[in-house]
Amino acid sequence: MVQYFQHPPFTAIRNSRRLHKAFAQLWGTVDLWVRTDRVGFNVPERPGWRFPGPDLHWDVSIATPIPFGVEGIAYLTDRAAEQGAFTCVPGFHRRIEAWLAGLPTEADPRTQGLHALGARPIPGRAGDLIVWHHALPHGSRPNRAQRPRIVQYVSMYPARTKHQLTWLFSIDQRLTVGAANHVRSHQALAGVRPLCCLPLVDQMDGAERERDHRERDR
Ligand SMILES: O=C(O)CCC(=O)C(=O)O
Repeated sequence: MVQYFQHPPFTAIRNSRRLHKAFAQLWGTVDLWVRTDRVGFNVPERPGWRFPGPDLHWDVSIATPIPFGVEGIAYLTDRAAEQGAFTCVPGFHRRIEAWLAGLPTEADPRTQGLHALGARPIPGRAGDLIVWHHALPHGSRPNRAQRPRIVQYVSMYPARTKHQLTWLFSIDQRLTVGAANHVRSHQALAGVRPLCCLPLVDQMDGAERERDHRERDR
């Protein structure tokens, strides 16, 4: 990841009508907020540089039921499968609940062998957009090619998105510090207020959300 957010081409992508149309179709509304996210720069592995991740993970709580949600990534360079391509477990949003239910109570879902669930790299061309259901385990992978891969994380979502209010799960030790930090940084990027206590609870109540919405619409 590179802390690089503002550049005219990034803004052009965020303002792209085709991109908006894709997210609007998936969310079922045109009234979408645009997330200003950063760039993913994954350089080829070499002696002294090993792929630092992220390996397969979820960016959201996987406490069930998992509300619908999608995230996106735009390829800024061509990206072959072995060039650190975005990787996910296609279709897993349809079986995640059964999979979770089948885990032993003490098992941490996030530290299972997620690649064995059927992870696949998704190669693409510069200009392609990948949108994935946020219940899919997803991540990047080592870049074993000669050239870096560069992507822009770009997502749109309705102001009234449903959030799962609990994080799976501090009280039965399923929460790791890394996972908590990960969700906090994503929530900060998504404009959700930072969370300071567990269980993770979206601290904006209904009235506050309404106010927020009205201010935005003014
Ligand atoms: O950069 C990638 O290919 C993966 C991105 C990712 O894991 C994320 O946005 O959470």
